[in-house]
Amino acid sequence: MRNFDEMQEIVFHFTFDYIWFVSYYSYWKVDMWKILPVEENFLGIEEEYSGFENSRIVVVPVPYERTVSYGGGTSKGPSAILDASHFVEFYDEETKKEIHRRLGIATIEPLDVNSGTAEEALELIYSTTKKLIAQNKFAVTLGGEHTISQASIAAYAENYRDLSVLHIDAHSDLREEYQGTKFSHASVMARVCEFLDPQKLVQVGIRAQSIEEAEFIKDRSITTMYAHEIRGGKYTKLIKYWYDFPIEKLSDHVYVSFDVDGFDPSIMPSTGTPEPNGLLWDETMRLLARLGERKQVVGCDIVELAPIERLHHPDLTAAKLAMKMMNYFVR
Ligand SMILES: [Mn+2]
Repeated sequence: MRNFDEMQEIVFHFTFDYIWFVSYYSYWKVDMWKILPVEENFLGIEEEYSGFENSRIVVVPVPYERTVSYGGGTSKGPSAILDASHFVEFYDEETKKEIHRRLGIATIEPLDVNSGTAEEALELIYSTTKKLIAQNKFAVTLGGEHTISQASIAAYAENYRDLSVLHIDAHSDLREEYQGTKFSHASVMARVCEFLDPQKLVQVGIRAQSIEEAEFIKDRSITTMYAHEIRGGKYTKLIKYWYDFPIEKLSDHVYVSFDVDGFDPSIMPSTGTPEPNGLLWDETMRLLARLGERKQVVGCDIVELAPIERLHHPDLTAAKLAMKMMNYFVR
């Protein structure tokens, strides 16, 4: 039998080798971004303009789905957007450019967010976003359910201390918890208000909420632009175009969180909780275009697309929304 010193030495060497291996492995893991090939990436972009290193824009597919309340299917959102994006033109007639040639658009492999706990998934989204920000990438996160936004917003809020959030949605998502969890799509902005000054939150298109949420908005002075007030002319009494109002309320660095149910169900039926009286395409593009002109948008997400089989137009609408945001926001 070996004496105690020998045993101690073996244990020491094993521990040392193990630590060395783990740090070596995680070091490489940090810098080894797995990107999707041309057949699967956003827009179907050739290698020259879709590599990780040379791309300013990085698309992050996050097929997270756990807390469905009405209709499900958001885990298929990212792949539906990527598939549909192959039918979006490279050239944008409005900004008159082919953005992928100027800035590069890489698409990383979908994050593994459905195998562990909700906390682990959010941690992965947060750390991925942090790494992208550190490399000066503009992250476009594709959900998945809205819960994911709290993780990417947290990463951006740490980097930009004045960060404000433009939240486009039918719902205010300010419930303290929903169906027994704090990590619900219906409470995502309540979580965000735990680390972001609520006055830095600007909501547009809201038309379904609880009394608890309405009180939260009043108590914390959140800017919430209800759909009925937009349609009823409340803002055009103050300003020529209603969509200039939210921009005035935002700080210099802005994150855009876009729940596709903010759109009217007539143009966006593919979502779990559709609500009538939503935003239409052109007014939404005017809002986003002006926002891009006047503020520095630093990151964005598109969430809650739940594709309907054999109904293509909503998937294309979401893909085109991603493309328009890139064109309007990224410099
Ligand atoms: Mn919503």
